[in-house]
Amino acid sequence: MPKSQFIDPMEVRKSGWIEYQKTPVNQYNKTIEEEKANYSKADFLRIYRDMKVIREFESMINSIKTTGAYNGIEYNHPGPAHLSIGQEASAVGMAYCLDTDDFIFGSHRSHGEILAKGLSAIEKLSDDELMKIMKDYFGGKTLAVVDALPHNSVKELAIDFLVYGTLAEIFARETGFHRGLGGSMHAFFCPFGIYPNNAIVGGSATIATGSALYKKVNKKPGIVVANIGDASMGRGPVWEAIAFSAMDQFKKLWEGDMKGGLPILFNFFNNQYGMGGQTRGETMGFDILARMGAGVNPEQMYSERVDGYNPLAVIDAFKRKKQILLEKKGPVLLDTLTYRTTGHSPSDASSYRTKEEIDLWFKHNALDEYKEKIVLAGVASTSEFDAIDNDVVELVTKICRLAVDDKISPRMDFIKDPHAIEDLMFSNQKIAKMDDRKPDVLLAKEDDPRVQAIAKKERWGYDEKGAKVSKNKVFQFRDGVFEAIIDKFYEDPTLVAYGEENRDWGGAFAVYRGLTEALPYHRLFNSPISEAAIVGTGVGYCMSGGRAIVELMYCDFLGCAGDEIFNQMSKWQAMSAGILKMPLTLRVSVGSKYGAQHSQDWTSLCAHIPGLKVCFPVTPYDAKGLMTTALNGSDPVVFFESQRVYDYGEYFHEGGVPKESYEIPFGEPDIKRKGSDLTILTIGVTLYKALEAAKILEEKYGISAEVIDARCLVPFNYEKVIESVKKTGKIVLASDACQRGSYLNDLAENINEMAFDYLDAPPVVVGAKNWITPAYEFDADFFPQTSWILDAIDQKIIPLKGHVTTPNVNYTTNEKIRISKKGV
Ligand SMILES: Cc1ncc(C[n+]2csc(CCOP(=O)(O)OP(=O)(O)O)c2C)c(N)n1
Ligand SMILES: [Mg+2]
Repeated sequence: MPKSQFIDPMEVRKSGWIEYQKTPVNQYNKTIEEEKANYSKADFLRIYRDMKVIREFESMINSIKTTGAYNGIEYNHPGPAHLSIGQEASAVGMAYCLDTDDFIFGSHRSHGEILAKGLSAIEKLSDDELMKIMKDYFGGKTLAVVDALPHNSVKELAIDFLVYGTLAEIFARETGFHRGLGGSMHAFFCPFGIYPNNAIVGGSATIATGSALYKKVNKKPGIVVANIGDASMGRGPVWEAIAFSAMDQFKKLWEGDMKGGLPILFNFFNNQYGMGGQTRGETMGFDILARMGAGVNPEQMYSERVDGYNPLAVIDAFKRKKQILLEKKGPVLLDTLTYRTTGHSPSDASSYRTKEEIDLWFKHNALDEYKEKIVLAGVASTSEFDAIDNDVVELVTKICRLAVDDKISPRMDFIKDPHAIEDLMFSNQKIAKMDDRKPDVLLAKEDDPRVQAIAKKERWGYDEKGAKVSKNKVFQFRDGVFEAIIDKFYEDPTLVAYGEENRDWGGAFAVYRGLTEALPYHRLFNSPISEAAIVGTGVGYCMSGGRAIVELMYCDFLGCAGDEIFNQMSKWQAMSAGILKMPLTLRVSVGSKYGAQHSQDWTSLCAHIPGLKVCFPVTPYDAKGLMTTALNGSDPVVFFESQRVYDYGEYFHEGGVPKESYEIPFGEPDIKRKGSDLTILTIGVTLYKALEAAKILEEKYGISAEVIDARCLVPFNYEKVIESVKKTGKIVLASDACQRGSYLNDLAENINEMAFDYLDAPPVVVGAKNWITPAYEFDADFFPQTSWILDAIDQKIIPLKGHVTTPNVNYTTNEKIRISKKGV
């Protein structure tokens, strides 16, 4: 179904000019007198108190890191501490007018943002709401620590809770907000709208964008702020997130109340440095960061620079920008100018800047400047500020005392509970739908043209005579994936799918053909060619409460989304100590025919990363069952699909692929051919080669081979394979992955260990050559062939009488040593 947007050559070839509007730079100029209309005395003082809490909190950590003590409390904190002394006004200004429904995501330097947003939330929540949040959080474990202190009000208790939960997390205590599994750079607290902070520079840009997508598609209140540093502007994924967030389709193609921009604000805390590189004048060319909005869209992202040393200027900007976002005009970019007077981290010798510069910014101390203005305007007296200072030092001191005490604030005990982290790696839940509302669809499922076409197909790959049903009549692998997905679209209203060419094209390999007719834009759309943003937004979408299927067109593009898959998708469930879920399915097509950069099998890379479930079905029955399991689950799944078998029918599951929904449990290998003399374990499409080899073994050599299809790499149940090896005493493992570093080696080693007593020979691994993938014409020289499996058996397990070795295929020890020395 083509889009209605018509590209008229007469129109687009006309000559003209692009005109840019002026970008405001530090235009805020209100006096305190004028601001009295917007703030009560208590508000003015609270802004100062919040800045002071951050300043004292950071000073405490600085003191601990540099002197091993704070206010007489001795402690050694070996972990990281990226302090933001100097940046307090920008953090408090950012958080001041945000509600708890407004989410912030941040960076490695986010202690200040956590405290500012937390204090803002505490101000806005009722006592009952606060008590409920604190009591419910890990069964009140964090609350119990601070509840023992005297308090005059619930808000006072909540402030202790916030400061303690944050500090205990930084000090890796079990009573911290995420049981110490996040730590300094990743601390957060969702009930106050504080979402994950990210140690990957700019990592939050895509994730926050996904969270904004979640809010939009699921009509959730609030906006999302990506708090990232000025140097993160150099990172591709940040650009990708901006590109994604500014897609025209939100305003031009999405319909009804879905029409309009994403509620996302990219807030660059511009402290003018990376670690030591100066973004203005050295590592970037933007001169003023706010300029960067100008080229993104005609609205120039409503970009502006604001003076982050004045909290009132920042509040003013956030108020205006939030309004723009609520009017669905996003995305917005803010360049919040600030400066950190402390080093990047406590070990930083500040060799990249002069003392005069630091001293000058010290003089422009935002807290003092603000205090002076408020006193001068007659709003409050110096002694009232002094009282706040004293209270805050007392607060930070008492919390610090609690957080360093091993008895009050214990760490997770891996001796007592050796499975503690292991049990958090996956949430392993079955959640049919992430929300109860009716899914938005455009027609009844049975009226969908693809569903109707599939209804006419043969669901079993053989006809009555035992011949293979022709490709256009048979229910194909791609139909299996489609059926599982469309079923879920009609069940889970939060489910969205997107990626490159996902909508009208039907996905590059036609898996989604027919979905365009069934789904509105906001549930199925084309993304920019931004692999990092595709996966990163999926991560943000899912951690915010939705379910998503995102797609990479070729396996070889995994690297373009490396951080998002390996650091984000995989890690947030455990890093959050189980608070966050990640029901994100990443479909990855494994290429063929397209040469070196489009045809490599990188499944092993994903299997290596803890926290990802990885499967690779190669039959329609397995595809539908495993996709259904992925989509019913709560965990991140990398779902590999081979381009070689998209049009294959089902040749193994008697009776064919069931029409109704069914699950195949992850991690259960499947015996595709029974045998008694030798086991062949395959991952991916090599299954079909192994079956051919088994046939030859039977017919030519009288050897009965059992062929097992791993189907999943992670998790993996060895029992069935061991059982087989006990019977056969011999095993060959084969897949299309390059042999070096292949997951097959892991399987082989474990099988060797587990079934050593039953093996007649060590397991043999048959992988692709450790080369670039050459042109399709050389497929047989590069990927494991039927004959290679026979070669391996002949050379390493049992001589096959009369077998002629394939030229250039050599599994001997000498050959292994030779190629390894060469780095091949
Ligand atoms: C992808 C990535 N590259 C490099 C680093 C190492 N690193 C940590 S902070 C930092 C500088 C970041 O500068 P900016 O984004 O401006 O944030 P700031 O530290 O100034 O708050 C660098 C290079 C990292 N954590 N992640
Ligand atoms: Mg910076």
